[in-house]
Amino acid sequence: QQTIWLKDYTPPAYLVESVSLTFALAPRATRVVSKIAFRPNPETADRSFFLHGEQLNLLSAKIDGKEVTPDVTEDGLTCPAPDAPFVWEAEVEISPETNTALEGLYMSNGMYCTQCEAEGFRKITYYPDRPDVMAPFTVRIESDLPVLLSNGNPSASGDGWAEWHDPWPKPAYLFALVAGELVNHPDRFTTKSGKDVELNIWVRPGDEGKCAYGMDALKRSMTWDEEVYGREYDLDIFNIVAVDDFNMGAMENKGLNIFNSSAVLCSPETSTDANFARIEAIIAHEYFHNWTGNRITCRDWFQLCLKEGLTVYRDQQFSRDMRGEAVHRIEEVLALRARQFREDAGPLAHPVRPESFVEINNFYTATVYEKGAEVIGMLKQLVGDEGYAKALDLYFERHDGDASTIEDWLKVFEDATGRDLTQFKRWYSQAGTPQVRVTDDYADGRYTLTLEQETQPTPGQSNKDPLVIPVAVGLLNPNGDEVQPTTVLELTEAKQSFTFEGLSSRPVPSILRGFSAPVTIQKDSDDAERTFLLAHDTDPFNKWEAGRTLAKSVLSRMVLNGETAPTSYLDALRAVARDDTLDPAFRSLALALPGGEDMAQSIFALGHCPDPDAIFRACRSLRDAIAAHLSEPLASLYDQMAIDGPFSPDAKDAGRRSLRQSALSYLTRLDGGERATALYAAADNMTEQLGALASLIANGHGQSEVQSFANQWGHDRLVMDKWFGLQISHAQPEEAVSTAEALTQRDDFDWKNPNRFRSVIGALAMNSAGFHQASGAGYAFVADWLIRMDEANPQTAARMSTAFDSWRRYDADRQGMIRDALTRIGDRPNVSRDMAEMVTRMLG
Ligand code: BAL
Ligand code: ZN
Repeated sequence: QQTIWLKDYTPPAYLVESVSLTFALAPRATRVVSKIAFRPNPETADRSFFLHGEQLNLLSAKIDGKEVTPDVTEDGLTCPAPDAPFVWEAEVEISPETNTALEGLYMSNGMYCTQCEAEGFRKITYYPDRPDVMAPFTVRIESDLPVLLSNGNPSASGDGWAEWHDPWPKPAYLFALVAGELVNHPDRFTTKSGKDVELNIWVRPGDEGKCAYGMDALKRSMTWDEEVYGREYDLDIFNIVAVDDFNMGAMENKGLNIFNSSAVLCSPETSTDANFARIEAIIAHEYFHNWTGNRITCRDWFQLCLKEGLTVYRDQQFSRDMRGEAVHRIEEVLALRARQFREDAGPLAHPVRPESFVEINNFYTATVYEKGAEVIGMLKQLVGDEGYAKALDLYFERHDGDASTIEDWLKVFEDATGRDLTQFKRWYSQAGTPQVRVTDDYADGRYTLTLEQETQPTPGQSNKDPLVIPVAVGLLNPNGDEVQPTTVLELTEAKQSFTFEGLSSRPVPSILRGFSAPVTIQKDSDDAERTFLLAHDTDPFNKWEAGRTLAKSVLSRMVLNGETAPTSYLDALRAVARDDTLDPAFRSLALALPGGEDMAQSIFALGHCPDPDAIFRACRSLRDAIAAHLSEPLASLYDQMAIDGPFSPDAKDAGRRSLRQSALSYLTRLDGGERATALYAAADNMTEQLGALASLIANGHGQSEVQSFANQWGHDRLVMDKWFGLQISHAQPEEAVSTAEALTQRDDFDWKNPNRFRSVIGALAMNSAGFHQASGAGYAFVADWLIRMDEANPQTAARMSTAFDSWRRYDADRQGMIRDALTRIGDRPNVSRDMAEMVTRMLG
């Protein structure tokens, strides 16, 4: 395993002036002819000419028209080259049909498509495949297939061929090509300066009816980026293509975004509200990359957070504007804690800007993406909205066309606002989730909050320095009135006190409002204080957070001490359920309980070894107590939240459906499945059909519905992914592995399709009590499938291996079995570089 280090960065020896590519497509023998104009990089004296290339059959190579014989290895080639501008020409042959890794040029259901980020272009032709080499591309595609697409604008076409020209210099990772029997959902958009843009979503015939929402989301994203960031689209055409076999959610190739079909295709009958929200966010994310990622790209892959953290932050802002600030923020934090806090607390912890990697594909992580976005949110709070807007304007002005770094990014904030960000920069280099311990004191009208920060050691980083942490705080009077509106305290020392004067009585603090920093808060609050905040906090995030902390505190005592749910908690939850002034989506989130993984994290943080079975039983018992105590308000909510009239995916109706589903999930424990069975039969949309089915399965009912669902939807791959996943994620712990095993025996368990693989293997890994069964059957099953997938598609397999990253939380028996599973995965002679790195880090 060769480790690549940030500190070893050197500029490229040669830059590229222009690229011309010709593809003669054939499933097993595609010919790629490249003509690339190189010039020496004046910024370096290095003149070694190296081109990346993997799994290519080199047929010929020329420099300035003369045949050359390069020195070819499995990573690329070297060749003597002039110390002056020259033209490189090469012809290679590749085999898209046998490319199961879904990286480079591959085939999916008869369609050719590409995925080049991060380092897939080197599987298409020889090239300096690094993001700091940018060039305009001209692409000619020769094929009998009717639709031939590449980046940029169409420049010419004829019978069996098409040419595209992308005038914007781009790195190779943004290259894309698609060829297939596709149909389009067309539309147009006029930019604020009056430029007319053709828009298309390209899909397989039969999927035309599932494009309208994605197109609407695209147009809203284009308008939003003009209004909020002043960014306009810059080509004549913007194409999106849906593909069934895809490793990620989607890819922002210049002018030709390629999407996993699950991240773009939707309709009320086949997609849930959660699908609609995800699609809206991903369409926005990929579109926003046109400026943050494409026009300004990354100098090297260590700077991945430069484009990903910022683009996630931008898509979160967009979704908050579309769907409501508070509810979306809560959902962001739930996802952050589930994935990023877990990563930060285990053997895979790494800084937002990592300092080394073996395989960059292993660093498309929650830390780079979601923590990267949190860091930008903190920066915005510290410099203010105006400072942020000035800094972003300067960023686009100064770095348009550049391959930039985090240093460049922070410098625009320093220059635009005058603020010194030296200490703030530690957020990019220091891994781990800081803990902030809060103590307080009140005397003679003065209230003092003392904040202490500490970050536990992470792999390779034993010492941690204090970070700049914006802690948004408000104070409430004991009668519930707010006496101190939200103010942002800047914690910069290891320990620091902040004083509030003129208070007539000891206030109740509301700490970390809006989740102002990605930290954990430790405070000796009791359930009475949490219940008070749940009832009175004016900050909606912290109101929800109070309920969440309360639920975790109750559940922890149930797990660890065998206690039962206290009536005070159930009363507080009933008050929330009955409070019609609260948004339904918020109430739904407030009624949702922490899951098994969340509780395992919490119990481990309390210093105990989590027992997944005990957690499962406590959660079930709390659900029963809530169902019994809240049966009346839940039954009324179920009736009240029903929607008359046609389906709309908007946030308002989605919130009502979500609250109704929440009520149903409790009521099914009481009514033997009566309501869920009726809803399943009557549902005219997937949100309700699937929600009803989930409630039935989770409570041991619904066998006939499981069958009828498969009969109804067997033809629809994306719907069937939900069907596979649901049966496993809602299975009882002792049945989860056997359910997953049985599903893998089906003919339609097409395991090489990443979505299908994730719907079964991923669903089991996320059923905490099922995966962690004491027998070890869950570990063995997941390990077997990871081994199989690693041989076909290392990226997808390595990403799912994170199922094992929390192994050190568990008891010695489970630890032993997971260590054996990881060793078995990692010790194979043909283990991929991706998987070998993950296993080494997890066991390390
Ligand atoms: N750049 C990889 C996919 C995404 O983050 O948009
Ligand atoms: Zn992205």
